[in-house]
Amino acid sequence: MSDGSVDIHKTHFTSEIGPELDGKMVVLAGWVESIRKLGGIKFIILRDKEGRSQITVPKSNSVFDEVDKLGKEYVILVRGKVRKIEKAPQGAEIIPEEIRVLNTSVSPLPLDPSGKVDANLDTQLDNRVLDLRRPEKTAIFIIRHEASKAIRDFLIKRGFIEINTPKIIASASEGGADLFPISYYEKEAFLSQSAQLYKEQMSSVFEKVFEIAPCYRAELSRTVRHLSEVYTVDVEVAFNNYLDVMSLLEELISHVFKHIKKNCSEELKTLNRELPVPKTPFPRYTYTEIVEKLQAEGIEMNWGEDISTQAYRKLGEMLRGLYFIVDWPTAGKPFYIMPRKDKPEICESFDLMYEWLELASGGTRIHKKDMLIERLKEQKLNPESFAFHLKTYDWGMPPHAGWGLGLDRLVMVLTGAENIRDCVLYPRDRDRLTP
Ligand code: AMO
Repeated sequence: MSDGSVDIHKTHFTSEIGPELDGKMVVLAGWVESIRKLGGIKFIILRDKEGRSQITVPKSNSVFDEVDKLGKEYVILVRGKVRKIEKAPQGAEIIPEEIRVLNTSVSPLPLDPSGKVDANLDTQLDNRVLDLRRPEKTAIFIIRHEASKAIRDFLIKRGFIEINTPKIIASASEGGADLFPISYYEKEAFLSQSAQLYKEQMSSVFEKVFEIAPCYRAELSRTVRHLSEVYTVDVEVAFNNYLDVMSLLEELISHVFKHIKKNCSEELKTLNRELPVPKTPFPRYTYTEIVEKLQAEGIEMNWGEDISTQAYRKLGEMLRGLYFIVDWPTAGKPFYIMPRKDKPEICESFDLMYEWLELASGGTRIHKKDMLIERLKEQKLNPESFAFHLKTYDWGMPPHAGWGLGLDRLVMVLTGAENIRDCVLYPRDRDRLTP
């Protein structure tokens, strides 16, 4: 066994090892997942990003004694010959001629990456790198990656332009109090709580825009569905209304489900997750219908009030899968949402739900400056703080509509995770700022 930097490179990933390579010399590199001794033979399970291979070291092998110096999660490079063998998990094993230790690790490790010993969520998140090496954690992030890719591909194919809007801003985009102030040279600034105003402005240039980016919410509550740093998919489309962008959203969601089912079957199996592809159109209920359903179930709420967590949980028991709640009270939705012409107390808005979980919200936007100023005032916001935004309404603002979809929550649904923290590499919440 020799120490060494990388002067030879891996020739294969573990997933490429199989009986058809019988007799071939290969170089694998990765992490020691386990070492077992059985009779006179030592077995190393080597893990890389693609999976696992068995390294078999018989007594007669020149590296036999050196295996004892290895520890769990050591980084090793193995040069050896593939041997076809039916009993091995891949139908083949590697008989090593050389094992190089590229790096060591501590013993005991704070968390067992093989997942045999359970750890609580805080231990998992405190030792996230080790935690993410567990197959059911790796699977979540492969699915997240594939979901982002599917979303991007879908929107680009439909003629959307991907944009990047500022995350350091001077005033609230949504109104409300959940902003993080930051010190910005001599001024106070805020972390952006949504791409809202900028994506609306960009609809007057590119017509169809999207962004996948973080936004920041100073959430006071500690729940399994709220974070302070949230990834959202934001979409805005000129010359569309809320019904148009609802169709776009349900087609996108259905495309993502299909893509994950097709491309992540191994990961879904690891997670024990069946993922039936939802049929479009998704069921639609008005806010008023939802209030009536909840009241009938004994939930105390009046028309116009927010839906409480308890009420959402009740909805999750009553309504399975994906559905929309449409036509919300204008007073409860942000200032930029268009009130209905026939009934201004209701607005052209929607939330996309998965059982109890809100996945997205959106609506038709107000594109007339006077009306927008009116709505800002009604919501006790100061139009002067929005001067930079309002002036763009003097330059030819088209009618437009859009939505924001919580990517972290979508990954919860795709993977069946019960806590949003499982779906984010390094979650940020009220209590957690590291690692
Ligand atoms: P909204 O505030 O509903 O809408 O956010 C859009 C979606 O983002 C997700 N989300 C969150 N996920 C986890 N933790 C949070 N603290 C959190 N806050 C929001 C949810 C939510 O549905 N500008 C509008 C969208 C639009 O109208 O285009 C907006 O931000 O899944």
